[in-house]
Amino acid sequence: MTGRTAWALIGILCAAAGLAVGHLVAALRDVATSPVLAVGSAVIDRTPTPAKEWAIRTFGTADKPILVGSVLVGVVAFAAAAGLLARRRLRYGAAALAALAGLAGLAVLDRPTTSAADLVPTATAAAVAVLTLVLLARARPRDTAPGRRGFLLATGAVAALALASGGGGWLASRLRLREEDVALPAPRDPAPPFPRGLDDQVPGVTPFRTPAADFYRVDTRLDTPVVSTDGWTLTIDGDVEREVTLTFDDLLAMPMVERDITLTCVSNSVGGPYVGGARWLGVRLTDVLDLAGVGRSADQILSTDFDGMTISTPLALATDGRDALVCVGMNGAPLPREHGFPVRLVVPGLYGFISATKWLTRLTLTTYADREAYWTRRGWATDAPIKPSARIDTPRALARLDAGDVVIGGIAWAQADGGVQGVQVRVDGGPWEDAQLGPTAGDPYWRQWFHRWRAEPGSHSLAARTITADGTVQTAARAEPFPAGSSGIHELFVEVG
Ligand SMILES: Nc1nc2c(c(=O)[nH]1)N[C@H]1C(S)=C(S)[C@@H](COP(=O)(O)O)O[C@H]1N2
Ligand SMILES: [Mo]
Repeated sequence: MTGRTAWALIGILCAAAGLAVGHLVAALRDVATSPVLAVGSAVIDRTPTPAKEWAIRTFGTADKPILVGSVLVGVVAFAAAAGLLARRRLRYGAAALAALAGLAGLAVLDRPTTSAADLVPTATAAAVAVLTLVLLARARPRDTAPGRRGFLLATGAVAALALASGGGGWLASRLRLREEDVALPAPRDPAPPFPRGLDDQVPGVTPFRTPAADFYRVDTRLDTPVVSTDGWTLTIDGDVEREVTLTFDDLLAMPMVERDITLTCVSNSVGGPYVGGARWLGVRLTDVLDLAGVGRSADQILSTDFDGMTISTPLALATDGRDALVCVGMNGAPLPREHGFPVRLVVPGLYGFISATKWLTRLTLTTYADREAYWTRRGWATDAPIKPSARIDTPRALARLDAGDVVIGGIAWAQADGGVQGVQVRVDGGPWEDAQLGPTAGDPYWRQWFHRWRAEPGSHSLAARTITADGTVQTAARAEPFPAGSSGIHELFVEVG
């Protein structure tokens, strides 16, 4: 090994030890303060919307691991450079590692809610990186001196420290994610019995109800927040007659309603995966707002999560009689941590980014003129009803099928347009034919559908569209997700042999 390579590796090893110890310290309290995740979050918040959209389109849900991986690659390059600097002068290398930690510290301070204690993991990372660098530099054999064994021992010790802390951090964050025991009350206003869907009848169709474990997850976070019901409060403030703060028990004591609602993400492209149907349990949003008494000037509900992230919802739409819920349960269980435990908003008919605040802690009655939420600042629409759409689940795009009877099937939704009245299927650009609908679980919920097709050998295009309650046919006009949701018809190609 040349001297240079050795020094570059020393730099990387010291940075790794620092990061691993920093991550362990963060995992014991709040994973989000881990240096790498803090830098990743700062990058997310600063990435221009078109680049973010491109990343979601290109990498899908892998966009976050790819982001964290890129940050780590950057750290490795920087740390190698720090090692090379240390070869010249130990002091320079140490300063470079400290500067790297300083950058992470700035990222930590960039979070909406930071206290001095949040800097502890990064400060620990800096101290460990610099100290191990000094240790290894001291132990490094000079050309003439013996001492090789001491260096190997020291290197081994630093590597062991990195591995043990990394493993410990991973374990500690796993343990923190354990579910909290919560007994939810029975709904005073239950949803009707859930109908049997087409799940068994149409192989490959999306299940009528999405299990929580399979439910799509979209948020700006790199960690899974751990919010306890103990100490959790919901404050209703702003333009209200009286500010109100509810504890989790206060909320559970209010009348509970249960509804089947299909959530959809504005970032979903036509035919995409960011849509899910579940049974939600919660308190009517209007019941909660009535406790505080909404003032006259408000036109926006600005909701805030436990970490200061904000989402805006048009007040008029959220209180127009639809079943907007301050929600505590999903599919008969408490909300999973990924989906907002202990409390989130669910508003039928509006895309999640203007309605479905997870880890909710505050509802502020305000105006769009006064306050801007996270995505509003980034140019997304403030008024974004979910656009009607049909998705083909089966057959899959580019599937190779046997000639003969084929069942085409999928789901369709029109939550903001009175529900799905029909679905039509078109083969090879021919006439639109009516598909058969599965049962309904209410207008804010999706419908499954299927259509029988006699497939002849050759390549074929399949398309589907939905028809909403008043007979309007879903638009064929193509729109990208930004700024108010995608539109267009889902079309795919199959090969029949
Ligand atoms: N606190 C918080 N709530 C959030 C988000 C977020 O980034 N932070 N993302 C929203 C978006 S864009 C969507 S589509 C829904 C997704 O909810 P799910 O992850 O439970 O499917 O949550 C919404 N609630
Ligand atoms: Mo979303």
